[in-house]
Amino acid sequence: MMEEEVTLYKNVCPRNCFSTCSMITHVKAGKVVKVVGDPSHGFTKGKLCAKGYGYSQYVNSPERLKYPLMQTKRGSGNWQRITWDEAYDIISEKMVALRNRHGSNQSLAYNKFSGNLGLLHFAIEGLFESFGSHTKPVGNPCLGTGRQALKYNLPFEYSPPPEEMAYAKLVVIWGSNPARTNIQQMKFIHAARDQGAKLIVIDPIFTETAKVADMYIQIRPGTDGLLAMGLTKRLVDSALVEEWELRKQISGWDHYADILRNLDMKEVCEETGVCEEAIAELTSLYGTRTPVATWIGYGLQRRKMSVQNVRAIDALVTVSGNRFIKRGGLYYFHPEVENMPLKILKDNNQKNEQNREVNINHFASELLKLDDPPVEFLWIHSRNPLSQDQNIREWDRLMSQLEMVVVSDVTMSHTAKMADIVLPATTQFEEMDLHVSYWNHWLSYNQKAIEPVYEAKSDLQVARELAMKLNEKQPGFSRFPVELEAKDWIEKEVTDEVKENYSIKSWQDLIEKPAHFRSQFEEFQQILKAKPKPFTFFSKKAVEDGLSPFPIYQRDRENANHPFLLLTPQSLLKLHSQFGQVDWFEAYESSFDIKINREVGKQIGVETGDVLVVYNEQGDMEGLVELDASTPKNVVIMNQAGKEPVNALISTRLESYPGKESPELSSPFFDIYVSLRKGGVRR
Ligand SMILES: Nc1nc2c(c(=O)[nH]1)N[C@H]1C(S)=C(S)[C@@H](COP(=O)(O)OP(=O)(O)OC[C@H]3O[C@@H](n4cnc5c(=O)[nH]c(N)nc54)[C@H](O)[C@@H]3O)O[C@H]1N2
Ligand SMILES: Nc1nc2c(c(=O)[nH]1)N[C@H]1C(S)=C(S)[C@@H](COP(=O)(O)OP(=O)(O)OC[C@H]3O[C@@H](n4cnc5c(=O)[nH]c(N)nc54)[C@H](O)[C@@H]3O)O[C@H]1N2
Ligand code: SF4
Ligand SMILES: [Mo]
Repeated sequence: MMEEEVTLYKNVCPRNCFSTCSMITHVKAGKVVKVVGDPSHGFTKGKLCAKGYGYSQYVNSPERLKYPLMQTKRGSGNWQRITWDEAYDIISEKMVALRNRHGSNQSLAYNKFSGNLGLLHFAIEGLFESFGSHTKPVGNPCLGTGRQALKYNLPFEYSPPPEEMAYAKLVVIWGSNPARTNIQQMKFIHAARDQGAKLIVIDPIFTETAKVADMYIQIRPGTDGLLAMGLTKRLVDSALVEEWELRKQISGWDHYADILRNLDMKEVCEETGVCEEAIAELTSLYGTRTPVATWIGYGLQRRKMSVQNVRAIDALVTVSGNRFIKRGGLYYFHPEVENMPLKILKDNNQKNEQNREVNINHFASELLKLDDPPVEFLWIHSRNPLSQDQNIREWDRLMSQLEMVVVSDVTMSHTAKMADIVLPATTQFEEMDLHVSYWNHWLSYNQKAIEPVYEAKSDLQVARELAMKLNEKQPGFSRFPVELEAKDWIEKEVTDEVKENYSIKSWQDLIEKPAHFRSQFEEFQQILKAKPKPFTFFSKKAVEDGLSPFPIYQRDRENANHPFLLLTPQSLLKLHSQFGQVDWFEAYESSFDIKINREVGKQIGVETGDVLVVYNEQGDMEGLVELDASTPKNVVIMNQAGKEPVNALISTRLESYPGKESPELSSPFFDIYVSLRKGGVRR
């Protein structure tokens, strides 16, 4: 028999990850048999992380949802296979009935976050827009806080291309763990070090990145703002920066300088846990090396008061003269998705009606409060809140009160298990798409490599077919342009402006290789020069939001009920709750669920491998504990996702937020306190 030929396709990893890697997919007999990196991508350069190489298992997994399913009693597990037509019928029937009952679409809501970041995945939002006013989430649970913080200090955003980190003479990482979460960036950091740069990692946990750094600073969680202020003070005191220069560039500098003068360095050391010698060394590095690349991590955002910490770090970068110098700069987030036309989302809102917006960080509790009309129908896609959100108990309450819950997903997620109807979603290999990254500046095209597995459909296909069904039931219900296919949307999305920005003639150019955004450096230099004092260290907006006007450290209001801070950072072989279906990883996964300091273990009477119970008002969770010497004594580290999501212990109230009017702050996932006790024998 003739051996089937292998055909190669270009795909993009659509996960919520810094890299948005380009991939080359090997397809044989209509099946993905291998996935490798695409050397034509200038940032990812032909390499993938383990998850990327694991895609041939991800896409072919027996755990994939195959058909639409209906559950007779929510949460009962009593599933029955239905046809797509039946699914659309049941869903559209309910949507039309609710619109007629309330005379509005506002009892229809959706929730989406980051399962697949492809631009055509905005189709479902586009579908809801096409109904007119509905209920939708706003904000960003992950990285909102830092953006808000940076905007207080400087009214425009600039993100340097991350490849430039390779030319920095000093790289300082505050609260990010790229050796785990952004492995592609590590090669640029190593390149910088090969040229004599130093790497400094500031993190309460001795991470994989900390282990390879020249200097590791084990900071007390939540106190980065104070350390940044201490460093800024020392820079000014040691005359490593010119005050007259700062006065010229920064509005409110004299007030800030006064605050710094009164800062007690002994208190800085005590509160941050960082000794004078380390502060002196860091000051000297920030003051004498140029350019310095400072990276504000997302791990830093997951705390209520981190908005002030980020402002203070930004102030340090500005004062040290590194904010806008070539090959230095401040790395946080590249907001390109917002600059894209996003026609699939925006063109469909032809009625221009105001939507009812709900803060995504408090989605479940805020939805429960709504009446006139109450939300009765919820569509969840690219999102697994029952594993990843805070306030899971509020979600349980919400789910039990809704009339209909529809979840579309690739596998039976925790959230899908609580739906009435589950719809099988395609993976990136089964659909066309366009991608930009929130970190690098590349635009890439994702080819359709295989036919949808079983009866899976892309979010776009579902939007088109449901719109048709809705209009059959009630003419004019949706204005979603059902005739447009993925290719048409891609064509529309790559406007003349996009072509100019990425120096391409047509979207087809992207099939050969991804394209890079033009340099924005000069443009921002011009903006800076045109403003007399572009940086503001006195923000009225911050005051309106309930914060200090100055970029100063403000202590978290700690929950004193429990002695340990619970940190649940990202896992190496998972992307939040995804990739559980890749069993290649099982051999590499740690068998431990919880990590604490050895001495704390001794006090509680547990040893590595024992069962430990972690608890607070939300409930308790048990797992196998690992003891080590480097975890801070007041910190407990646990994994995200998993069979029993740790987020069951994570709860905050909207009322307890600083600047609560702003839905743009992140969820304070790392602001959670717990107690510990020895568990019994493993169940
Ligand atoms: N393998 C893998 N990669 C991922 C993801 C994944 O799930 N798995 N998720 C992706 C997503 S959506 C995101 S947002 C990014 C996040 O990636 P990162 O920016 O690396 O953020 P985290 O992993 O949340 O946390 C990073 C570090 O912040 C530290 N930290 C916590 N509190 C503080 C503090 O107060 N001060 C300081 N200085 N450090 C603190 C934690 O100890 C942790 O080591 O990763 C992306 N990449
Ligand atoms: N404790 C704790 N919780 C956290 C964090 C933390 O650090 N600690 N980190 C937070 C952060 S940074 C983030 S970004 C969030 C992430 O929160 P989510 O975006 O909810 O995270 P995922 O687990 O990626 O869930 C997305 C779901 O989308 C599905 N999916 C994938 N592709 C598609 C598709 O094409 N179509 C559809 N319909 N579905 C698809 C996936 O299978 C998965 O079930 O989690 C947050 N939660
Ligand atoms: S998870 Fe991130 S690093 Fe891994 S393949 Fe996807 S984009 Fe690349
Ligand atoms: Mo995130």
